[in-house]
Amino acid sequence: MCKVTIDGITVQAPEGSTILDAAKLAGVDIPTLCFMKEINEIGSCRVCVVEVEGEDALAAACNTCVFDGMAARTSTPRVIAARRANVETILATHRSECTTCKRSGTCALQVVANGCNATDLERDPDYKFEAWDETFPLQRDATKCIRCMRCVAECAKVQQCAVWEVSGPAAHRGVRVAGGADIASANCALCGQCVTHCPTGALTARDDTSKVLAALADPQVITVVQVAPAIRSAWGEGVGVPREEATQGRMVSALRALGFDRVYDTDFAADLTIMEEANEFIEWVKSEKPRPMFTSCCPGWVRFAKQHYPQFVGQLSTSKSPHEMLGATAKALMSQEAYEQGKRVFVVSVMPCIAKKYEAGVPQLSTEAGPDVDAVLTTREFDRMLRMLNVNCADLPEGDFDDPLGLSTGAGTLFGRTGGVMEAALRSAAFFLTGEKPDFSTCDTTAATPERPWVDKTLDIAGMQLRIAIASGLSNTAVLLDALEAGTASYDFVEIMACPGGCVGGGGQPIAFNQELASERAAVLNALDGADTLRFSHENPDIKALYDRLLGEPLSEKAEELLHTNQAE
Ligand code: HC0
Ligand code: SF4
Repeated sequence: MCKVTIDGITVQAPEGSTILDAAKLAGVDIPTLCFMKEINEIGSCRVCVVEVEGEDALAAACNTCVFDGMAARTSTPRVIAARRANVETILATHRSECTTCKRSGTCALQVVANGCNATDLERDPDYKFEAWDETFPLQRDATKCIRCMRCVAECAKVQQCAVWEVSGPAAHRGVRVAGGADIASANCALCGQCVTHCPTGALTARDDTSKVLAALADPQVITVVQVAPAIRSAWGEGVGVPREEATQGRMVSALRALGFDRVYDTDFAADLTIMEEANEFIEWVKSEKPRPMFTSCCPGWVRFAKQHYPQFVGQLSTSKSPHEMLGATAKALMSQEAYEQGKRVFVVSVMPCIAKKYEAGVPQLSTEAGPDVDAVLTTREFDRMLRMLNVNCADLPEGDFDDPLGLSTGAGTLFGRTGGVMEAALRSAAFFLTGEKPDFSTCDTTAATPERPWVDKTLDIAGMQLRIAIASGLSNTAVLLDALEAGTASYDFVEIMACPGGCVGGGGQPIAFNQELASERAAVLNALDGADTLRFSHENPDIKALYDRLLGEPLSEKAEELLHTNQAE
C-alpha cells in the first residue's frame, strides 16, 4: 500500500495505482478525455494533468503511478492554466458546431472545455475534411476527431476488428480507416462501440429521422413502429427520465405521441423467433450437422463471422432476427387493409443498434411485400425525435402495445441482454422435447456478463446432454471461436452478441461518458421477466393465434417464406 495525499486528503492506494485511482479513493474528481481504464491509458490529451510535490513537470494522472508518500494537487493555478491550454490546443483543430452537433449535451469535450473556461482559441482554419460514404450506417467527421485514440483502442482490444489506425507523423497525428481503406470495404462489424466510446461527435450513426418523419407526414402511408427489448431499459436516459420512471408503458405512449399508427413490440417477435429457432435447434441436434448451431439475430456478429470466421457461417441459424420477422409478418397481415385504403405500410424499428440499419437493407431480408423493415432508428434517434416533438415524457400515461403483434413473454424481453436468447430458447426447447416446463434455474444464464470470455453449461434434457455456450463482445467471441476451431471446446448451441453485455450495451444506446451501463440495463430486463405472468415463448397466446391465422406451424412452408433466410448466401 502507498500512502498518498490528494488535495490534502490522505488515502492508502494499492501498489501500481495511478494518481487517478488514488484521487478516486480520495473522492477527488480529475477530468479526463482520452482515458479508458485498461483499454486506453496513453495520456495523450493531457487534460488530467496534476502537480506532484517535488516534481518540476506536471504529471498525467491517468498513467502516472503513485509512490509511498506522494502528494499531488489537482487544481493549483499552474494545473488549471495547463489544463486550459491543453484543451484550447485540442479546440484549435476541432470544428466546434455545438448548436447542431449530434453529441451536443453528451460531448465530453464540451463538458471539459466548459469546466476549464477555455476561451482563448487560435483557430486553425484548415479543417481536415474527409470524404465519407454518407449512406453507410457508421458516420465519421474527421474535423471533430480530437485524436484521443479511444476508438482505435476500443475497436482493436474490446471488439477485435482493428478498423481504425493511427496515421501520420507525430505533429499531424490522426485516425483513419486501417490501410486508408474505404469504410464500406473495411472489416467493420457495425457494432457501434467506437461511437459510444467517442468523446465527441466525430463518430456517429447515420441519421434516419428525416426518412421516418417524412413517412409520418405522408397520408398515403400506414406507419408501424416496433421497439426492441433493450430500448425499454434505456430510452429515458436521453430524455432525462430516471430509470424507474422510464417504464415500458410510458415508452409505448411516447411512440404513440410521435404519431405512429401502430405500436408493436419486437419482444413479441422474439417469442416468434424462439418458436422457429428452438424447433430448428431440435432438428439440428437430431441430425448429423456440424456443431454448434449459432444464433444469428445479431447482425454485428453475422458480419464479424463473414469477415473473420467464414468457416462457421454455414452453422448460423436460418431464423431471421425478431425485428425482421415482425416487419415481414406485419406487412403480410396488413397488405389487404393497406390495399383497400390505397396506402402502403412503412415499418420502423427502434433498436439499440447501428448494425440493424445495415441489416434492414440486406436484399435477402425482404419478401414480395418489399423490405421487411423500411427504417431503423437508434435509441438516440428515438430520444432526439421525442425532444424535437417536445414530448413531455415524464408526464406520459402508461400505454399498451397494439394487437396482434404486441403481447410478449418474459422470455422475449430477455433477448436484450447477453444470454437471453439462449435462455428463452432453452425454456421452450426443453418443453418441446419433454412436454414439461423446465425449472427456471436449469436454463438460467445470468452468469453471462460483458467481462467473461464465455460461459457454458451442460443440460440434461430428454436423455440428451446439450452443451451450450454464450459470449458477448467480439474479442470474447474470437476467443471462443478459436477454441472451437482448435477443438479445445465443443458445443451444440452457441449464442453470440457483438456488443459487450448484448443489446443493452448496443452501439445505438444513449451515451454516458465513461460509464458502462449494460449490467444496470440488463437488470431492468431481468426484473420485467421475473414479474411477467408469461415466461415461456410458446405460451404466448398471440403467437399461437398467429400460427393458426397465418403460419400453420413452426418451420412450415409459410414460416420458411416469411421468417427464415440463408445468411450464408
Ligand atoms: Fe436486440 Fe433482437 S435482442 S438483436 O439485441 O434477437 O438490436 O434489444 O431487437 O431483432 O428481439 C437489438 C435488442 C433486438 C432483434 C430482439 C434479437
Ligand atoms: Fe446490434 Fe445487439 Fe448485436 Fe450490438 S449486440 S451489434 S446492439 S444486435
